[in-house]
Amino acid sequence: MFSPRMLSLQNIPIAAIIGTTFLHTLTAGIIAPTAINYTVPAGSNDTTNPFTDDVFLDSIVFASGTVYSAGGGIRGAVSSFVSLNRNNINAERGDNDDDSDGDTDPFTRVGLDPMNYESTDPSFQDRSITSAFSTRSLVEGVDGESLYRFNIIFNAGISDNDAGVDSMPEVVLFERGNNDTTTVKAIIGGTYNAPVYAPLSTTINSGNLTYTGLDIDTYEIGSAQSLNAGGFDANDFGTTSTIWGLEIESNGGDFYGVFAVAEDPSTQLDSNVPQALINPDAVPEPHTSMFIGITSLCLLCRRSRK
Ligand SMILES: [Ca+2]
Ligand SMILES: [Ca+2]
Ligand SMILES: [Ca+2]
Ligand SMILES: [Ca+2]
Repeated sequence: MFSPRMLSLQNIPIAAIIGTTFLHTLTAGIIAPTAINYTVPAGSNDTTNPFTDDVFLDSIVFASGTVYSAGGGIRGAVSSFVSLNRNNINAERGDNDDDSDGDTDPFTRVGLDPMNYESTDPSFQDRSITSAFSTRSLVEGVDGESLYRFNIIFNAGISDNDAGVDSMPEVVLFERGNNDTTTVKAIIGGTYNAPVYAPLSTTINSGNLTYTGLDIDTYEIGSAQSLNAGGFDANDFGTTSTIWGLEIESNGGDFYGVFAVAEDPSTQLDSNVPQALINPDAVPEPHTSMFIGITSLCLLCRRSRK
């Protein structure tokens, strides 16, 4: 299944592999990262902070010493579904996100017109949001206004590294700006539009997330805002079951990365995502670019670790 895009990414030299380290502050329920490492791909329209083109998460480090690497331990979305107030959420990209760096905007990637970004047609909206969360770009995500709710299903289920409360998260969220309240539930079964949830939800004020050292400027805002992150142990959701995805209900939060993270991908991840959890509206026709995008990122990631 070769494609021009896959080949072109394979041959892209990496312009820069960059790390930021920052102090962590412990907040109940939120596990603070201590560092992230990221790649700015060659050909980017913007190679310095604040970023308006793609930046790819390579690894994220927590105080426990755990390093989650993009080599398989960081997993994005295979499906999404907006279940409340479609007019308050849309997929979003950096001001200068085009294909010059080998990764175009989340709309074009799946054959949609980026200028229709505010469409609330379910197939447009769920597909573009899935696309935004299917890569490790931290400059693609969702822009929220007022109350909305959506879910994402990861491309592999995640289970806890330790059934007791521990400091190694299974879920990491990145949010731009930091003044919103968000409630997160873990999806452990059911269907994409009628999920079965783990018994506990966790509510976060994004002001308690940790600044990553990155600032991003996206299409719908006039200047850059900070990107913040936090991790969650599976115990925050009260479950030892496999977590297939998350439901996120937010009062205006802007998310630029929702990932399942595994310390040990070989034991914690399950690739057999139940078909019933995958929203058919969110999946492009077979052989289109979402799958190519995932493949390309893996290639990029291998290159970046050489
Ligand atoms: Ca780009
Ligand atoms: Ca992009
Ligand atoms: Ca645990
Ligand atoms: Ca854990």
